[in-house]
Amino acid sequence: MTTEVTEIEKGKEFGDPKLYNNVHKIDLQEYYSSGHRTCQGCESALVMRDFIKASGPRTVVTGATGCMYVANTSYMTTPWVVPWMHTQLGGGGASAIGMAAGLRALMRKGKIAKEKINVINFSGDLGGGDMGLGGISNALQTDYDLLVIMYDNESAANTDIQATNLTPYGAQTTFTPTGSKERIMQKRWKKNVAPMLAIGHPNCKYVATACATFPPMDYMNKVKKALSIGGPTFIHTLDPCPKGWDYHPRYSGDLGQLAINTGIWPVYEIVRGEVRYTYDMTSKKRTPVREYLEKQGRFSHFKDEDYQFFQETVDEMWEEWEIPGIAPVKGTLKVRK
Ligand SMILES: Cc1ncc(C[n+]2csc(CCOP(=O)(O)OP(=O)(O)O)c2C)c(N)n1
Ligand code: SF4
Ligand SMILES: [Mg+2]
Repeated sequence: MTTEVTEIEKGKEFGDPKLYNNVHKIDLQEYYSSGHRTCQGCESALVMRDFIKASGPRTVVTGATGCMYVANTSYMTTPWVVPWMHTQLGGGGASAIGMAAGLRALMRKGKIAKEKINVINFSGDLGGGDMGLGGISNALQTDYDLLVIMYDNESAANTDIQATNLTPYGAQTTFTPTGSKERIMQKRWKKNVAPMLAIGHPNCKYVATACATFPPMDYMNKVKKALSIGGPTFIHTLDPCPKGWDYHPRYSGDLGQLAINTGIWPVYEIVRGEVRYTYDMTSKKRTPVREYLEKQGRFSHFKDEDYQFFQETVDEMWEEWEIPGIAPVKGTLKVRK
């Protein structure tokens, strides 16, 4: 069954996540503060800053290797105001399980007060979507309250922009440079991680996709819902990256919005097996993908036929997939309540 969520009050079904209905209600206190060295216009940094605002100070964070580890922990500095731990590149899922299990044991033994402490892991598209996928799968089959946020800048950005399985078709990276004989070196379509995890993990009641800047407050409210529903949960964000995507940092917000309006990045939630578009591109006119692609240097080698192929594939996602824009499978998703 698919529906569109338009009322913020629908959050009530998640317990009481105290969703934002107005930007003025967002906490002014920073828990991901100054002291990091991410690039100007880095949307992954915004993903960090916003999730920790939404979850609040009673949170422990584990972060897999990548830009959001390296740029955030230069020697003797860190932007994290909450307890934070680095974990190995593919170790996001295991670190979240270990943290949640440790907190549960300490509370059971009376060593720390019983209270709700949020456990959040962030992993990149290589660390989470490729290398650490098995560990995240394992985390989503547990009964621990934990949230994995996969921040996706569509490359292994920290090691100088190598292609991952989440790099879009045709993009130039240091692994897939365009050549004089072969123009397109990256020929895979982007791996579709969120539906894969939602369909395969009956213990996971909440899976969502998001973008930090658009629609406004949507990402932060998804973090709140994920933390309130209980059990393991997963959010996949698309993060424009000025360095890897090759554009002026001032356009990060515009590119996020264009990714959604072109239909390239569908934003939705899968709540206890029910799919809900949070920005329903099935009923809106999609912007031509060319407007998004031609603003980024990584697609500067594209010719008309490449734009056309990209457009046709996005059209197929929305017009021919069984769950438009989300999954090419037949039937409805069902999970155990
Ligand atoms: C097992 C292992 N292999 C390779 C590396 C080198 N390495 C460090 S960060 C990184 C890229 C991570 O990419 P991603 O998870 O997408 O995060 P991003 O850097 O894009 O933020 C790589 C390959 C490593 N740290 N550990
Ligand atoms: S390379 Fe990209 S993800 Fe890494 S800090 Fe710079 S903008 Fe952010
Ligand atoms: Mg990455």
